[in-house]
Amino acid sequence: MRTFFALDLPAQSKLAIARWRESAFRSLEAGGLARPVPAANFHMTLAFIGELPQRKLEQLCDRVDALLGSKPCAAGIVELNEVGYWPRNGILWLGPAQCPGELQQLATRLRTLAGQAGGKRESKAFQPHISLFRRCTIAPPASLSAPEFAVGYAEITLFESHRGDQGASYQPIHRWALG
Ligand code: 2AM
Repeated sequence: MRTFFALDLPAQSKLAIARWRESAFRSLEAGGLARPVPAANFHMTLAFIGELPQRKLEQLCDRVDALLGSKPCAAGIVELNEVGYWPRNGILWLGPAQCPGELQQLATRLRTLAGQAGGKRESKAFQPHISLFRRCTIAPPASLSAPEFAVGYAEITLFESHRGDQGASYQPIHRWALG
């Protein structure tokens, strides 16, 4: 089972971001120069786990329970106000210019637990982001309007990722409330 920890986004934030994306990157969408991620799939990955057997995944969930019991993480707000582009994988993303320290710390701890459980060991620095477009093979134009979204987060979601003919879909399989 291919899984990851993420912040899910409230439905109204997904819609607002999708509306802004449509107007800010009209030429990309209209020109078919990149593949827009369905708004329903918007999320911010905290730690990618990858393929883990069910038993290991359950152990990992127990460790997340213990982590949040001993080192609680408060709910908060993240300001999404920066656009970035990774030419290597063709991802155009929206993220915070300044990541809240608590979120950064939470991602680091979840990545450590995921690695210890046998999941992916991440060496790259955590760059909080929401993928807006995939397969963007040209350097994207500057966005026509600056993004400014304040998105509240109050839980961590463990998602299972499925790849189908229509692209990826993400199924929430567990949630942890933040304090
Ligand atoms: P992305 O948004 O940058 O594509 C589910 O696949 C989530 O996990 C996506 O958000 C994706 O990030 C991330 N992801 C997929 N494969 C990954 C990998 N090999 N390493 C790190 N993150 C990955």
